[in-house]
Amino acid sequence: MFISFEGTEGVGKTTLIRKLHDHFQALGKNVLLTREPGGTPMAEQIRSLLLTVNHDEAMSHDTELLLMYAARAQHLERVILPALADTKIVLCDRFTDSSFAYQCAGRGLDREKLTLLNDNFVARMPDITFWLDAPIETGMLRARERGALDRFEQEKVTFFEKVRAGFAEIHHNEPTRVKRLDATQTPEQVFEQALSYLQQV
Ligand code: Z5A
Repeated sequence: MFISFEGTEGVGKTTLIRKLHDHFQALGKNVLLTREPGGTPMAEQIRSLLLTVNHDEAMSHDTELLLMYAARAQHLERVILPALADTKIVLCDRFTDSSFAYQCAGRGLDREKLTLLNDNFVARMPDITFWLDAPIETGMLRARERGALDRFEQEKVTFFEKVRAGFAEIHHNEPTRVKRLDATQTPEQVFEQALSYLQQV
């Protein structure tokens, strides 16, 4: 089973994934925890290019999109597909929905560009996607206590509002795959919400 976790910054994806990972391991399941952009040494290098603030040269939106998919192609081929073939449960922190929400809804890129990339380079979509949803300010407050802001975290609230609307659109269009979790609740309550969906499937 392939499960992805989506949402705007600081909503608690990493916290939930770790809890689910520990839960599955305690049950004796074979589970892999991974993330995007990243998940392989080469894809992690691309991640660092994507997140580093470069005051000398602004990254174009097209470059950002293509780097996300370069990292994803590597991650899919080297990590996700082999793990699924090995019947592991794959827990992935962000996947293609983030590209739609950030690069299309947020940056304003044409969604046909994304469709083209998905059709040609994404052999497998998640079986379930948890969308952790909370007001932008809630996530920002949680995330920003960590200190230095990366290239995305420096964006304004209006950008993240568009990203959140992008996730809401995906949820509306694909209610079977994408489950909304109320991320304003405590980490334990968010975990219980996710577990109850998983028990249903
Ligand atoms: N990006 C993109 O543009 N296009 C793409 O296709 C992909 C990604 C794949 C890096 O992602 C950036 O890449 C991302 C989008 C872009 N940028 N942004 N924004 P990332 O996932 O690494 O970055 P992030 O979203 O900023 O992750 P994060 O800040 O680490 O957030 P999180 O994982 O959702 O939250 P967390 O680490 O679990 O929790 C944050 C803090 O809140 C922490 O102190 C927790 O203890 C606390 N927390 C967690 N849950 C709760 C609850 N329920 N209550 C109270 N406090 C909580």
